[in-house]
Amino acid sequence: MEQQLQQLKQACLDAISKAEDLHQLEEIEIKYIGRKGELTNILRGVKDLNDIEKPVIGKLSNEIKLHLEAEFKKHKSALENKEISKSLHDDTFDTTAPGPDIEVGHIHILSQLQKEVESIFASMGFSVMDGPEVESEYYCFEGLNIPSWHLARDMQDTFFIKNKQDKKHGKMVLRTQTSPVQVRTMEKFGAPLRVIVPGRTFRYEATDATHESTFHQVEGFMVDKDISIANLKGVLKEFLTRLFGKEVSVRFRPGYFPFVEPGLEVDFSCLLCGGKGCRVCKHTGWVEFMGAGMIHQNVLKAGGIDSKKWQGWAFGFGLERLAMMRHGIDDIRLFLGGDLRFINQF
Ligand code: FA5
Repeated sequence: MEQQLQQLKQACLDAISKAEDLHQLEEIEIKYIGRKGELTNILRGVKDLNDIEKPVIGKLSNEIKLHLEAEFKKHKSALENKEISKSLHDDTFDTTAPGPDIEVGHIHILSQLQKEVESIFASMGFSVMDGPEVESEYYCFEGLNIPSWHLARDMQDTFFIKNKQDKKHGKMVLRTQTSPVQVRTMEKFGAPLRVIVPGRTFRYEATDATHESTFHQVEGFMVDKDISIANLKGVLKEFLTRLFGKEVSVRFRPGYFPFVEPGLEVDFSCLLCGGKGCRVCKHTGWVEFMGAGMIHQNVLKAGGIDSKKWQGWAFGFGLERLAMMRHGIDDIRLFLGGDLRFINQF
């Protein structure tokens, strides 16, 4: 019996050493030490041996089994390594081949337009300022001559921020306009000033083709000595003519905004029909563009500027509406809708 076991062990070791791949090795393993393998059968029969043979054969069989298991393990990892290096060798990888195309994004149409606006105003000596989108009620309204009891508060539907207070200025809102940056800039830099403020604004509004709840405005203002509406008209005409690349006229109508006096609505001549009248300009020859006016003395005061020495004008327009006019876009909701068929056109 002992001899039979030694022969079995040797036969198994010979077979292991000849196995060329993992599959062959596995078959050998099943043949010798699998559930119905030759050595397993012997081990199962140990219980039927006599008392003299039982401990000797039992011990020897177990030792052989452990030895064979270790040999299988050793050989298995050697064969695995061999197969890995073979597959690495077989795989041809052309390091010079061009990789797959990675789609590269591009600057959003509104950001492109904002950059253009900034560079035209910068060339006229204006600085670009920024302000917080989550703003205090004070800067958004009171500082702009709109006290809490004032009916003009209803002109802009506001998102209020719950449970958040500014230490100095009380309740917080999502800014409804970029005008709060007027007072912030005056407080910080004093006069004179030539500033534009492009930025995101928010209103609690039902959306339609020309209204969004998140949109962009560009505020512009100038504070200096002896300046008037004439400067504003010149600056706007120059800005629009450079932006559209052709002569643009502007006209002023009376308008009401609590932070300017007098207040104005500014229109520019329709570029689609050359002022003759079309569907876009509602057959008037003019396109509504923005609110503007001479900065109210209470606003200058809130900004710490002496209104007896300094005057200023301010304007505010919607970036989306300008882009719509420029590219003939008929629905404002396309800008932030995330539809790549729209975004990729610009
Ligand atoms: C204002 O917000 C004033 N702050 C503008 C101003 C500044 C006047 C300085 C005087 C001096 P108004 O609410 O009209 O005004 O908005 C200005 C522009 O923002 C509009 O002409 C329009 O282009 C754009 N706008 C306003 N509401 C929306 C909206 N819901 N969706 C898209 N654009 C809007």
